[in-house]
This record gives sequence, structure tokens and C-alpha cells, in this order.
Amino acid sequence: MRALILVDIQNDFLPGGALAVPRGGEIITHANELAAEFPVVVATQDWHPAGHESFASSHAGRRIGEVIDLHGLPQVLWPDHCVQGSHGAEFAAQLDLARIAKVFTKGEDPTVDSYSGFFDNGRRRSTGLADWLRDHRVREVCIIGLATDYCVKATAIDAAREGFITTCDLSACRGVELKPGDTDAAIKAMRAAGVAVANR
Ligand code: VGL
Ligand code: ZN
Repeated sequence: MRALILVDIQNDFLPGGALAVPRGGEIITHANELAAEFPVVVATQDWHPAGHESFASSHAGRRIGEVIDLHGLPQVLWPDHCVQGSHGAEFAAQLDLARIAKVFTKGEDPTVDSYSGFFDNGRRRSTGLADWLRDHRVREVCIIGLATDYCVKATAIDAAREGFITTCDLSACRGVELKPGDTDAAIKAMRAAGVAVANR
């Protein structure tokens, strides 16, 4: 069985959102088309409590984009985004939610960020996504969404590590590009992890 994993297609990552991914809105039509082609569709949802320690606003004197040591892990500081229950945390209004079998939230622990849909960045807690996919006899996954250089990359690499035959379809992904070249580096890292990167 093949599954489509929609990564973080949420208002805050779209133009006008708190952590807007350039041209992020371009992927939604294609995401809906792909969702109609897969027998199984799941979604991840970035879902932070207010005051999450990945937010620059939680660290006096720190700026967005700076990298700090957060309890032993390097952490890029982000604008406040995807706060639980906020409009920014909701899925894009144009996204076809009817086809999503299950939503896996991540980023709830205030002390650790969670880019991957499978594990937090410290790999301490699982979201249950891998077991859910195996329970539904999924062996192949296609990853799309936002952002290519953070959550898409981390989710795709973990999917491959978990033993799924993994594709990332770049036609329905966009990168944050905090630094120019981050998306290209993410593509290289995914390929090195055994992910088939399509459409580029
Ligand atoms: C993401 C930064 C912080 C993402 C989530 O979805 O790529 N990036 N939180
Ligand atoms: Zn986040």
C-alpha cells in the first residue's frame, strides 16, 4: 500500500502567515490532486504550546534565525507560529481535508522542537506515525508539503530510516531558504538517506 504524507500545510507557513514559506501557496492545488490518487493520506500538523522554546520570543535578547543550544540540541529560533488552537495552526483553507485518514501532531513538548512527523528532534518521543502506517500495511510513502529544508526533509529521512520506500515530490514542496542553498542541501541530504527525490 502507498501513502501520501502531507507535511505541515498550515496557514502560518503560507504567504501572510507567521513563518511564511515563499510561494508556499502554490503547492495546495497539486497536493489535492495527489491526495486523490493515493489509497492512504495522512497529515502532520505543527502544534506548539504558547511560549515554545523554539520561539525567539521565549529567549530575551535573541533574534529570529539565530541558532542556540536548546537542552543540548542546536535550535534555530523561529517567530511564534502554529500555536495550538490559533488560526495559523489550522490547515490551509483550500486543502482537501476529507481525504486525510489521520492527523499526527508534533511539537507539543515546549522543550524540544520536532521537524519530523515521526520523532522529535532529540528522537525521544515517537508520534506513532510509523506504527500507524505499518498497521495499515503501508510500505511506500510519498512526502510533500512545507518546508522542504526543515519538516519535509526530516520526515522523508525518518521515513526511509523506518524502512519505508520513500519519495519526496518537489513539485508539491517549497523551502524556507533561511540561507540560500538550504533547499538544495536538503535535497542532497534526502538523497543520501535513500529518498527518491522526484521532479527536479
Ligand atoms: C517547520 C520550522 C519550525 C516546518 C516547523 O514545518 O518546516 N519549520 N517549525
Ligand atoms: Zn514549528
